[in-house]
Amino acid sequence: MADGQSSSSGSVPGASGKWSSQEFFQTQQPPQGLEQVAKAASEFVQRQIENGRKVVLVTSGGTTVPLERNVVRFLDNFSAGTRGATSAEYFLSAGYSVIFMSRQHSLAPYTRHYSHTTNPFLDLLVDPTTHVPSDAAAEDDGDTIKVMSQHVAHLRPILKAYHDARASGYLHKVSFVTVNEYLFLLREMSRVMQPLGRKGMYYLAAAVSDFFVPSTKVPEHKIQSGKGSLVIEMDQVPKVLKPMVQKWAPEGFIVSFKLETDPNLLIPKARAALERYGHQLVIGNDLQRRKFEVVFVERKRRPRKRTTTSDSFSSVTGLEKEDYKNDDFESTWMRLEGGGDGGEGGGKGGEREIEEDIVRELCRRHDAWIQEAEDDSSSR
Ligand code: 9Z3
Repeated sequence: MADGQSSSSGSVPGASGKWSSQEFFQTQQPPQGLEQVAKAASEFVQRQIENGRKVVLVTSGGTTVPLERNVVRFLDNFSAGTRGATSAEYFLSAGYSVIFMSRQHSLAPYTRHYSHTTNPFLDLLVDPTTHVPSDAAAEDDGDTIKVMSQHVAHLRPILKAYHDARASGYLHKVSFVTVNEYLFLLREMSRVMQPLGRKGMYYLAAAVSDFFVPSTKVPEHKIQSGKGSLVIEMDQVPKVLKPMVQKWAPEGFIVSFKLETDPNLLIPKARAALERYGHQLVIGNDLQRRKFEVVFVERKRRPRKRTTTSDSFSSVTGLEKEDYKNDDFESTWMRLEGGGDGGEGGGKGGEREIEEDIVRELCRRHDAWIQEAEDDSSSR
């Protein structure tokens, strides 16, 4: 359903379980403090414009759908926030300023390296009751807590980058929990970034629920058991990429992610999203293989030609180009060497991170996108 149209079954918004984005934003409750959040983000963007910097909005983490207003139970979307947090670091080191819009308590740039589940920070610290005094880094003067010497080399550059990002003012954080908050914030951040024109990039890595419970149907109190099974009816979340492309960020370079678990659906669904919304790029990823393999799906830039070496990618390893006959799209796989088939939650290709390659490619494409507009205006 196109943005701005009413729902197909009549005048009641969402009566058919489908909502236009206009109906959604007119009837659902915006998050508290949205105005202040938008104001702070707008001031951040203005400072970046004054400094001539490019800005990327990185969305990260999963959205929830609360089942009660006094929320005890909620539906969640899978995402640790690794993709977003890791990418944000690479964008910062590539010279971008970043609005990092993430699920509260999900992974964040720099601190992600010391996640409480995989690498608890307390495990890095010297236990003052047992430390060996000859270990120089472990000397304890009673006031300071020290990091064990074997962890210093890993921690030092991360700590430096973390402090640099804080001191520079190039990283701005915004958080959401529910899908409703996410949608309102996405609209607000896109509008706030509009003055950047082509210098704005949108990197939509958050895992967003396809379904929600409209506010009129959410019970106030905890759902009681005792009546046997629980049946929950959910409506379809409006497809906000369309208004985002057409109205909220018409000049932005918009990259969305498509997550599937059936590998056969990945490219067709990514292409369908591009056809439907008309944005610049979809990055497809399979749940189990997402840490070492993604596919870039995009519209072809020039008449189809058979190439053995990729002309749309620079120097990334493990690339393989496929042309799809009879359509205007192309897909390019990006793989980390030594990816394997992944363990729990996907594998890791040695010490390298696929986000480094993804971000490098996106920076290149974004620059070309900016340059295109400059060339057009100078040839006029
Ligand atoms: C992604 O596909 C992300 O790459 C992951 C990253 C969520 C898989 P992690 O945070 O995982 O590193 O653990 N994000 C987009 C998922 C999504 O909801 N996409 C929508 C869809 O597939 C379109 S916006 O329909």
